[in-house]
Amino acid sequence: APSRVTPAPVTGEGRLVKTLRFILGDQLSRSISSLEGCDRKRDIILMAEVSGEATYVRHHKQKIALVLSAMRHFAQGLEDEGFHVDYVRLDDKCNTGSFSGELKRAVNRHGADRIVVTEPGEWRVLELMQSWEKDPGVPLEIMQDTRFLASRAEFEEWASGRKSLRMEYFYREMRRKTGWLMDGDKPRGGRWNYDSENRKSLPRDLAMPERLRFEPDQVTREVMDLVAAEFGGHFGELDPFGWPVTRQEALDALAHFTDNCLPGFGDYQDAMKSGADFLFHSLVSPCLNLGLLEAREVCEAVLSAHDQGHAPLAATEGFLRQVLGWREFVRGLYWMHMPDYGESNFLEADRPLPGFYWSADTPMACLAQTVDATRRNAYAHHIQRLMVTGNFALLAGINPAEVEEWYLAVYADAYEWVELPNTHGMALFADGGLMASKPYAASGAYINRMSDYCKGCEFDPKKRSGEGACPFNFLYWYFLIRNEGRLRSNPRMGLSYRNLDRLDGDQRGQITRQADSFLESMARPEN
Ligand code: FAD
Ligand code: DLZ
Ligand code: SF4
Repeated sequence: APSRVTPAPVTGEGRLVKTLRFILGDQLSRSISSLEGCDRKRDIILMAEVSGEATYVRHHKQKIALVLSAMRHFAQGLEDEGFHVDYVRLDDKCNTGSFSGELKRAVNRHGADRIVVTEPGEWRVLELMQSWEKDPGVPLEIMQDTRFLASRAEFEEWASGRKSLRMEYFYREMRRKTGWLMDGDKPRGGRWNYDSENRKSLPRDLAMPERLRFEPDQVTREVMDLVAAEFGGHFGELDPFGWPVTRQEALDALAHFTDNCLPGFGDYQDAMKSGADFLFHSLVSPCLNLGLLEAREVCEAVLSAHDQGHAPLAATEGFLRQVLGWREFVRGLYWMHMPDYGESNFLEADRPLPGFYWSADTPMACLAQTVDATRRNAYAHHIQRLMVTGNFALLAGINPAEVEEWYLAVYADAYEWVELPNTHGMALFADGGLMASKPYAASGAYINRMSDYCKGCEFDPKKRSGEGACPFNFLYWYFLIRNEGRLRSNPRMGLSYRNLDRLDGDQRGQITRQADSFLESMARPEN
């Protein structure tokens, strides 16, 4: 896609064309490429609340409220600047409920000669956009989304010719390109990676930083009423709602993070704690993915905190790795492999998603806490997503498509470009290793080490099988047994398989029987 909008050409009748600029709900950035060269007098900016976007997966109620409220505030901001915004509300009488329907209506309403959009975050929507050239049949320009630190072309160039794509090497390229945390061509402090210092478990009495919540204003309250009325049956609590919905709130939230949480972010990045929903995480992903914040400014805020002596190098590097590394990497991977990326099922996982992913009703304390936090906040931090709900789905062999739909529905920051590689690739290894070099499979010992969940659980994380054994344990061994043909030759699985080899036939038999019966009981409708 081009990165510059063609200047408005002249129509057959000798007047300048009237351009309709369509801004989607996750394109709420003043710098969005579809606004480039916008003529405040002549051009129309279209924004449309459409029910289809809330229901193609049944999004968490807070996510819908967040997107709609942020859209309304963004539109108001543009109007205040003198732009002509045509804003279609969800409850407008003639609302067709879809992007294509609203675009067509708007082209007719305004007699537009040309449509300008920025490429979307989801393949599904790109396909729609590509159909707009034919219907409504007006010339269409799809602009590059320039809000990322690596363009799709740059990523593809980096990826081309490489046998396997590893985030670490991409990240180093990005460090070199940006010069961030670099001393000349060397990484600051002499190391690229401070991961090993970012895995401390939490001291029991360490106080958690207070989180900034934003009281819903009139606009958000109206949206919340609408969401309750239209999507009341969707997963999740709507109230209390505290996400930032404006650019200013997003900036305040970012400043609050760098001042209060960043110093502890590194040390406890992989920790989990009962009742602590956010720990030292930034909570910036919903704002970043909507466009209220841009990746560059988030990184620069963190680097500047480090330069002023507020944040240690390990925390700063750990954070930068997430945004400059992982976030850009998954986006590159998504676009490089779509539309087929989600089709693979390397481990042939085919069990249905257990009901407790929605109800939180399970005696496994780690899962109950993670799902419950997800329900209350439309948020869970990375280790909960990867090592609790993700790890369980991996070990239990849950069908990737069902797991992916769950992740896309339940998190406020979920858009397919970022959700799919993380779920399909990182958590489920369903892509056979495009995204991660080995499955992130772990037994209860990992969760016990990184959290205090096991203390409040009826299962014993130290017991491999038999009565009271932690299900993550026998499922872990069963996972290795079941997937031996696929995984034993993976060099990074060597240690796991050497450990499996120490089990005798009886032990393997007991694990297999217990895992089978557990999985079968889980699949019954009441679970
Ligand atoms: P922090 O821990 O404070 O990290 C800072 C930022 O780094 C995040 O805001 C995010 O922008 C970026 N980041 C960190 N890890 C990743 C990653 N693996 N991929 C991409 N960006 C990353 N992130 C989403 O934004 N949307 C999703 O739908 C999503 N789905 C996920 C599904 C699974 C199964 C897993 C394992 C991870 C998923 N992630 C997703 C990545 C990550 O868990 C979230 O970005 C993070 O938890 C958001 O919280 P935070 O802003 O407090 O992050
Ligand atoms: C997520 C979402 C929701 C719930 N509603 C809307 C909407 O009403 N109008 C809109 O423009 N965008 C919405 N979005 C965000 C879109 O789903 C998102 O822009 C596409 O998935 C492309 O990433
Ligand atoms: Fe989770 Fe097992 Fe620990 Fe219970 S014992 S909290 S199921 S890891």
